[in-house]
Amino acid sequence: MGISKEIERIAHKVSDDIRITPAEALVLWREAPLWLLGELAVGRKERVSGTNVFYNRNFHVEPTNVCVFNCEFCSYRRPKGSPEAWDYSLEEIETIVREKSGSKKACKDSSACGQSALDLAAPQCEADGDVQVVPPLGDKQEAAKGDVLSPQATEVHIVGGVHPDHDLHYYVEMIRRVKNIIPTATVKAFTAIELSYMIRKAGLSVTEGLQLLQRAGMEAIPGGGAEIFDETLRAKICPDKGSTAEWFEVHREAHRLGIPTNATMLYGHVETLEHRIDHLDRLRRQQDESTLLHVEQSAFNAFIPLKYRNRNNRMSDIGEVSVVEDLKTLAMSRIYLDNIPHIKAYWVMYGKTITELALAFGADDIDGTIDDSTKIYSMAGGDANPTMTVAEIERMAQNAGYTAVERDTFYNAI
Ligand code: V47
Repeated sequence: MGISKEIERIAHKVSDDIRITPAEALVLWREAPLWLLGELAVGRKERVSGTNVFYNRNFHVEPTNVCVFNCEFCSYRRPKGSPEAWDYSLEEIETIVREKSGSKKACKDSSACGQSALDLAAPQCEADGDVQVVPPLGDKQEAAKGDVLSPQATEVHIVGGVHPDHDLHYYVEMIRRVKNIIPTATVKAFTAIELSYMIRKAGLSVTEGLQLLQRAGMEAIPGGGAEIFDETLRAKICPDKGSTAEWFEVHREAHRLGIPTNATMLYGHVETLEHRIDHLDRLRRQQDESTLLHVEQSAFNAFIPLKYRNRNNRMSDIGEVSVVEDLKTLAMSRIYLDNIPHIKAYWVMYGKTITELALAFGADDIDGTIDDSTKIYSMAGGDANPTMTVAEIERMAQNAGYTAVERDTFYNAI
């Protein structure tokens, strides 16, 4: 296929690591062939992270599916009182974390116990006399050959609905208890929309609220709730949700406090390419500001394009976009976001096959082992019991010509 002079000129800018404009991004997205976008994105990916494909050992906790907001695209939310609604108590959350992390199965009082899932020097919980179910960690390489090993989880990702009845202290206590059970794992918790709601409800400033949560053990913030930043479109697909301005306020303040965050974009519904570029552009500008102001590495770590999945929600009549569109979106994210180091192909949302392909289109991260702990995508049409073994991840990276590297939340290789 012939390449126009204009495409050639923009492609040279990308190869030379010169920032492209929104108008140039639109030309590239509309007119460049898929193979060229892949080549440009892979070039940039390899200049940033070489042949590494990052993953972590993680699990999710979804405390509730009750939500004060009622987004058109959401398949997960249930109204309060619905037979399908859940709202875990702090004790139930402790039980989930213990089970996922291989700690005490049903330790009744973690404050009395205070024992870590990874504390091999203390094989039995004093508090309730339960049998220790933590397998010996042994050699890490040995463990890597086996199935998912949540006992070695380095990240607990907590995200759910915005429940009307809980206050900030409930969330502070949740983080404190999770951290108490698995102190060696990073707690990456709550979307900016959840945070904004709970902090405002407490009558605190965003900075004060984040500081409280940070002191309890919240060390990173996931990228959810971004949806699409364009205000007109947001009013259509999530009219009552926290605003774009609120989302940015939380991330900006988090960066200022030394809390790294991620960013997402929900694409493939009613938005245009211009809306997607506008979304990427707002993130690129925020990242410029965050990285300019702070010496420490506390800005956006990763960008995650989230493909709209159309089951069981009020936008189900909209089809899902093609695989080519997914790959172009990943590649354009890598090309445009020249200041966000990692592009994550969230395998739970794409499925394993598209995720493998995504590695040839600029993604350098696939998220983690998950261990069948999230329902947000299962309810929207994704895998019903999402789990990925380390062996599978290693094979996937190898198939794409790369090397799987286990990382912590902050992208340090483990
Ligand atoms: O904000 C909801 C999206 C997000 C649907 O930071 C949907 O590492 C597609 O943000 N189809 C929550 N997407 C999940 C999220 C996330 C996931 C993995 C890793 C990280 C990270 C963050 O899920 C929501 C929304 O944009 N979502 N419904 C749907 N039907």
